[in-house]
Amino acid sequence: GPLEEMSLPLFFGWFLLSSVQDKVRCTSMDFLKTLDTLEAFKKHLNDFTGKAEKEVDLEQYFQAKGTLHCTTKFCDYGKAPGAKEYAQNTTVKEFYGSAFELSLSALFVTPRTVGARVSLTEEQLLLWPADPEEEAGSTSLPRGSRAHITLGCAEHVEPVQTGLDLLEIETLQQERQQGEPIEEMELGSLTYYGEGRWLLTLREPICTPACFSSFYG
Ligand code: ACK
Repeated sequence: GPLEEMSLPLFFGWFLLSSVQDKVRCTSMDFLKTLDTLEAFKKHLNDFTGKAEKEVDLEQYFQAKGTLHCTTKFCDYGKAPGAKEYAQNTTVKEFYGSAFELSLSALFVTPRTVGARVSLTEEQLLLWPADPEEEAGSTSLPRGSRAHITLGCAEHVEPVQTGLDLLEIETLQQERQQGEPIEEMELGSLTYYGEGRWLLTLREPICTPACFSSFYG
């Protein structure tokens, strides 16, 4: 019945404390503001607009999507494969409600999403489900490669896309070793991976406290 369906959450994950959410949002806004003034970005503007020469205001282009978090397991109230097993895992139960420190090591932008890459520690990987990379068809990437925080989505784009965009960039990174280095920015080095895919590797990773918990919605 509906009550049983409600007993599993929409997803498990690390939830950023509200005070640091603002800081992360500000950093991401600053990055977007700077990115859309760069000549290199303007050169590839048609990735975003479908037309050359049209302007794009990236701050308007992306819409924020709820509270900032890093999804570990998408459960879909129990309908997703492996949801029940994950919820019953002893490590998951043990760490439920515990505080962690997440390391955000890069920001990325595509015509669909803007997000932050999360570099998980060995301990944090214990809470990472077995298969989210494979589910997305990325079999050769290390576990945890999909870990991210969705910072915004373009119109009509669902947040599940952010992790897929990150995997795509990481696959390109792995295959071609590197994209096209663009420039050193205050926050770190900017690389272009074609088709509107931009990655800013942060010089100093952003460390942020986060609580491992779940979201029912
Ligand atoms: O930004 P996200 O990681 O992408 O956080 C949201 C959260 O669950 C609630 O929608 C993520 N999400 C949605 N569908 C899936 C899915 N099929 N696989 C993995 N994560 C998903 C979404």
